[in-house]
Formats: sequence, C-alpha cells, structure tokens
Amino acid sequence: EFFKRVVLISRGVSTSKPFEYTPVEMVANEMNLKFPNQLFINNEFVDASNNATFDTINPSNEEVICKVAKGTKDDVDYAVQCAKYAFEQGEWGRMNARDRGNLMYKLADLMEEHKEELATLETIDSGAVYTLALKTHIGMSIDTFRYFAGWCDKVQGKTIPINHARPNKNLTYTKREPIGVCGIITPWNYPLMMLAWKMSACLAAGNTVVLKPAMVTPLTSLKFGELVVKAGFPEGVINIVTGSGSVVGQAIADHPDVKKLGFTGSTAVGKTIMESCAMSNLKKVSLELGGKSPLIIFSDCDFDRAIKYGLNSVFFNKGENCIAAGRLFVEESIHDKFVARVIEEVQKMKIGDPMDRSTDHGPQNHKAHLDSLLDYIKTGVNEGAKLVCGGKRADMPGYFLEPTIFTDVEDEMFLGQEESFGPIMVISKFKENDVEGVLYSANNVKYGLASGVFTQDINKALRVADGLDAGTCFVNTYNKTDVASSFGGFKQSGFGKDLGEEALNEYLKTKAVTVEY
Ligand code: TAP
Repeated sequence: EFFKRVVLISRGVSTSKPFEYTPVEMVANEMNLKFPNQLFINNEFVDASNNATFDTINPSNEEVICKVAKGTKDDVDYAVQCAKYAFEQGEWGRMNARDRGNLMYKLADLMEEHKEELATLETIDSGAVYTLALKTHIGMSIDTFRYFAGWCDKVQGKTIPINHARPNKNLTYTKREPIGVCGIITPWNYPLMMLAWKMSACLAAGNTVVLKPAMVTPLTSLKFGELVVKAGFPEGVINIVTGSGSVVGQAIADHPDVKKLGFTGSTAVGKTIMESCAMSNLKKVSLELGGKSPLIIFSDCDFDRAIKYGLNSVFFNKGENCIAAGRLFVEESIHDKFVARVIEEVQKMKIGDPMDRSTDHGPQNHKAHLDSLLDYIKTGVNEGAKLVCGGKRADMPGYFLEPTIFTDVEDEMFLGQEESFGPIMVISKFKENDVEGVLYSANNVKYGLASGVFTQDINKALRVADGLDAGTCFVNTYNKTDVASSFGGFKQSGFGKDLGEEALNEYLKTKAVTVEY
C-alpha cells in the first residue's frame, strides 16, 4: 500500500480521499475538544506503517490523554516523497509568492479562530499555564505566521556590478531560491511556537516540509495539520510525522532528499544531528540549542524592576524556556536584599492546575524532565551551593516542582556551567564595581544564547551589552522576544537564526546568474 501510494504520487496522481479523520474527543477547559492523533502526510491523517502508537500524558495529573501514531523510517520516507513531489511538480512550486503569503495569512486566521482549543491542548499536553499558552504559545505562533506571510513577496535578489568582458557588457543578478524539502525537529517547551518559528520562515521561502514534533508534546502540531488542510494548502507541502527522535528524527536527518534541517533542542543532540546532516548529503543545517544565559544586576538598577524581571527571567513557562536566565549575577551591595525579595515573591506564587486562571506555576513538562531537575538540585546541594528556597517535588499529583533558589554559586560548579531548563534560580554575588570580573564569569560558559543587564547607567549598559558573548542581550527587560527581531545563539548554543528577516536566509539558497551581451 505504502509503495503503491509513492508510485501514484510520483506520477502526479492524487491519492487523497475527501478530508476526514477520526478525532480524539474529550471535554477540557469547559470545551469539547476534537483533535487528530495520527501522522499527517499529504493532507491526510494516517496510521504509522506498522500501526505502532505511544501514549501522551497530561503532566498535571499524570493521566494518559490519548494514543498517538508512532512513525517509522518508512513513514518519514513517504512524507519526504510527498514533500518532494509537492515542491518539484505540485501546485506549490508554481504558485505566485503573494498567493503563498495569502495561504499563510489564512492559516494564521484559522489558528486565531481555534486559539482557545489550541491553547487548551497545549495546556493539557505540556503543562503550560492556560493564560500563558493563549497569549504566548499560541498568540506568538499566530503572529509569526502573519509576519512571515508578509515576507513571501519580498524575497529579492540583487544586481551586481561585476567587471565587464570588454568590449561586451555583463549583467549579474542573484536569485533567492527555496532549497526544497526541509526537515524540522522541535522540542517540547513551546510545542506549537517552535513549529511556527521554523515552519513559517521555511514556507515563506517557498519550501515544503516534514516536521517531527517532540514525542512528549505532539497534540498542537497535529491539530495544526487539520488547519493546514482547511486553509487550502496543496497536498504534501506540510507533513508531520510524530514519533521518537532516534527513529523519526534520525531518519529525517539521514534522508538524502531532505536538503535542509532546522533543529531546536539540546546541544548534545544538535551535535549528532550536524554529523548526520554532513554524512548523509551535506544538508544545510541550523541549530538552536541549549543556553546558560547570564543576567547581570548592578546596584544602580531600578530595584523593583530588577526583581520583577529577575523572577520572569527564570520562572517564565516554569523555567522551560531556552533563553531563561541560567545564572543571575547580583552586585554585592544589593545581593542580600535581592535574595530576600525574590524568596518572598516566589513564596507568593500559586502552584497548581494550569487551567486555573489564577495559577502562576504549572507542572514540569514530563516525568523524565522533573527527575532531571531533582538531580540538578541534588548536585547543587552536594557541591556546596546554598539552597534557600524550594528544592522539592510539590506534594500533589502531577509533575510539580517547587520554584527553587540557590545562592553562593561559583563559576566552576555544575550549577554555574549547566542549564537546568526548569524553575531553578541560580544566584552569584559579584564585587562592587567589578564590571570586567562579572563579564568574565558571565561569558565563562560554553553557551551563548541570551543575556541581560539591569543598570540605570546607559554607558555601563552599552559596554556590558557589547561585552556579553550571546546572540541576544536584554537591557532593563527580559524575555522581550518579538517576531520581527532575529533570535539565535553563539558558541555551543548553535548557529542560524529564527525570526526576523534573517530567518529567511536559513531556508533560501542564492544563485548568481551572469549574462554577456
Ligand atoms: P532534545 O532531547 O535535543 O530533543 C529535541 C528534539 O530532537 C525532539 O524532537 C527529539 O525527539 C529529537 N531528537 C532526539 N534525538 C534525536 C536524533 N538522534 N535525531 C534526530 N532528532 C532527535 O531536547 P529537548 O529535551 O526536547 O529540549 C530541551 C533542550 O532544548 C534544552 O537544552 C533547551 O535549551 C533546548 N532548547 C533550545 C531552544 C533554542 S531556541 N535555542 C529552544 C527550546 C529548547 P524526542 O521526541 O524523542 O525527544
């Protein structure tokens, strides 16, 4: 059946039946939810080639939400062949850029119409607090599609004044072309938003795509697949293969017909992916990886603002935030006052049901992650960092961790070097006026994703922003990410950008044409 379909597709025969699927139905957040749980290939929801499934779990009550199709290498191959056909011979490859933009606007409108449903799914699958899921996880995903929809008809080349072959003349121009079939592999912390950040730039550039969402949070990606068909995307342009990284992700990285891979996840997996991309067909790759972002708070800051954003820099999305401040450096004269205030504020945070509109802090994304955070805390205590708040699993069902604060963390400690990716504030004291010393410690890590500084001295702020070796620097704010501004790391936080005009470069290739006349 599988090979018959590939043959039909390669001959340009549509294999699709009218769009329908068997949804999972449930009541959550006082609404009737209906969503798919199969692979999304060629505008159809289909089972895995071997009918395998896995359970996806609600982290706030540890119950199984539903079974989800567990893709195979054959499924990846089928999805890639469909995407290849759509790119090379389908309507998508011939479509006017502006029409492509209109499809993306339509998809964004549908996401907006379904935003409560999408946010509810994100909450039950990832544990994101509903109000944040609505505003950030889904809200920014919609903004991203709209932003890149606007770029579709603005991808332009250049004319270049080369030396003429006299007496003849020459004209050289460049064309920015899509790359072809792109693979996208996403993590679990912002499931739909990570899809949106990468896929919208990829589509705006004119490519087709095979996405593998994280296994622990597949549901919003699959619901998105339903909206793709409703928006009128041609078959094969967007394909979503759920399943494990070691099988589905690896098959995408290894596939000879995938020409580009966009990856967001850990540095360790990023390195193996880069190797696979090189060894398979030298596919282009961009990597958004881990971080240990420093936030430097000088004694001349607006103290209340530094407290507010200091908390937000760590506890936003229960710390499952790639740009979370991994270490706060607080100047000696305000250190003790700062620590006392953050403890006081953390103790006011309401931990509980993420669907409850008054909850501040939801459960961690999945059990293995909670366990790794408990290990991180144990390591911190064992190496002599001072645990001043939290540090335990909350006494309730679900994967809840008490917001935790460590002080007295030194550069060489594990807590000074490694990210937790959870609600763990790591504070270090630095000597008064020691700008060079704090910059040295802030940069003394293998990562370089984000950074921040709080001071009311503009000269100091600009000097420190220049000195921080990171892809993003926030001054007197934090987490202020916007679709129009590029996002991505330095050093072992990876390379390549999401968002902003620069993200388009990741999904385009440049051809130079020289004419003699
Ligand atoms: P990873 O374990 O790296 O997983 C990321 C994705 O890669 C998942 O979909 C995973 O599949 C897949 N994967 C695993 N092994 C693979 C392989 N051999 N080949 C291809 N794909 C493979 O990271 P995570 O635990 O999901 O996310 C946490 C990390 O992501 C943190 O380090 C965090 O800093 C980083 N992160 C970075 C950013 C940015 S923008 N820099 C944003 C978010 C997160 P499974 O479904 O099997 O896990």
